[in-house]
Amino acid sequence: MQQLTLAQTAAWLKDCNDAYILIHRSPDGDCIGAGYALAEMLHQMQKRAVVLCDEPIPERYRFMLPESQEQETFEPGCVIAVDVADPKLLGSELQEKYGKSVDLCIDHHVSNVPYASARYLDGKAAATCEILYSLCRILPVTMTRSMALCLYTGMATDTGCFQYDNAGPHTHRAVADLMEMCPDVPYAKINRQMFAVKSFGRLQLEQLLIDRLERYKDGKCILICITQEFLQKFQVDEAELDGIAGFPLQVEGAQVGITMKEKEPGKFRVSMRSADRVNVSAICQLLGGGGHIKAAGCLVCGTADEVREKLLRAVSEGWSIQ
Ligand SMILES: [Mn+2]
Repeated sequence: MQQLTLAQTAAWLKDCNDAYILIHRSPDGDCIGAGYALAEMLHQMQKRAVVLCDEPIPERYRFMLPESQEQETFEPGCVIAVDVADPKLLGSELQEKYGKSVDLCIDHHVSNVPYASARYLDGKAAATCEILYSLCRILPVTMTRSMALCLYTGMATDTGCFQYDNAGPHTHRAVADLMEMCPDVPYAKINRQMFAVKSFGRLQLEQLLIDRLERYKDGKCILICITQEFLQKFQVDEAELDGIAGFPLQVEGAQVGITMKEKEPGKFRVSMRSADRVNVSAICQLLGGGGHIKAAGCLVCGTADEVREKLLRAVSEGWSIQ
């Protein structure tokens, strides 16, 4: 695998043709934004490009898609993955078709597995969209309203509306620049839609979760458990749970927030968030998962009670691992 610099990545993109751009399953604002902004950049350079995802783009992110949704059909001349840390995250179909033939990977996850022939990895970038912004500045392309909308949404969503400490000076400068270049993007409206507005069902679910907040370790660890039964009761689908992992950390004094989400009977997807110094990646690794120091996850099997017990044991064991 070849490690590229930003300038080499720009040169690579100038040279490429007929690009298939792959984004990860459970698509989020960052991979969608990076994928479509890159496609538009390639289009501006007179190249064909399509964005492929294993799953449909959720309703809440559809405003990011180009107006004309006609997909060109052509055989790929190259395959580019954006914001995809591991080929497993492509989803089974895309992984099977292209997992072993990705030519270029552009990503910001420090956990990025070297699966592509060439890679541009910037672990300090808050979002892949931040990298795409930098590429945009050195490629012969013009920033358009739709690109700015995509790049802004990706940076806003990956930083929790610029709350997390990954939002550094470069992120803020990139955003300031987008706002100057494209003042007609509804930036404030995007923030409201992404971070303030929730479906009625989601709010009812949150009410129930508040009633059932579980406090451990003298209130330093807060756990919530979302069962399929609750989701059905309030008719909340998976996509509406966006950002729910941050919910337990709203409690004052909480150091670690744990969200258990029932995938199917006997199987829970667990998200852990750390407010400050506890390394939740280390805790999740004890259970076969991983991630970032302040945001990690794992998959745990068992009944809700069994899973809760395993989690609390791992929390006790891993609490002081740095
Ligand atoms: Mn990302």
